[in-house]
Amino acid sequence: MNTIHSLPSFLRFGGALVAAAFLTQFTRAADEHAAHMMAVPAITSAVAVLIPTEGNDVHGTVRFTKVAGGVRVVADVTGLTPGAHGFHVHEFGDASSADGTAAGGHFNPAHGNHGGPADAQRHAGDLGNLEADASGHATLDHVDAGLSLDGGNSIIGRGLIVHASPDDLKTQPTGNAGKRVACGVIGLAKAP
Ligand SMILES: [Cu+2]
Ligand SMILES: [Zn+2]
Repeated sequence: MNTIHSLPSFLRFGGALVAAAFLTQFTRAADEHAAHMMAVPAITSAVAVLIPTEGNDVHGTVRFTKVAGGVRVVADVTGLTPGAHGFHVHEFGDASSADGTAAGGHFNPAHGNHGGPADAQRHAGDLGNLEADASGHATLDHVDAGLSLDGGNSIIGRGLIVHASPDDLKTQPTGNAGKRVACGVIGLAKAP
């Protein structure tokens, strides 16, 4: 009875007592596994580095930090045309295509309609617009109640896209924000 592999023969010949012992041991192992899972620290920080898609020169860094009421999004992006640019978390953290399309559609785990960050009906990934100044520089500092860094709707590992055109916050399902000028992947960051 030294190894797990010998258990089936004991179960065959040993009857109910051995089966009960096996089940107790199995339950204990499951409990230990659950305790181990709970010891994993909560995710509180993430970052995406934006790289330009082909033919563009848009660069930036976007940090995500867990705060009361949601996730604080702090963006600093350069190389844009002046004005508004659609800004979204997309489904896939895949920056492998030259035009950014491998990132898929807007991250939408609740299967809702496209909207703006302040709308009740929105995709989780709908971050609205970045506003670039005359030099093409955009900053954003916003607490978003629709994002999470933990659990099944976590944005970790998803894509982050900046678009050529403004998001009108209503056209389905994209906001009519046009081509993708920069793409990044949201990864774990060291907690501040
Ligand atoms: Cu987008
Ligand atoms: Zn959307």
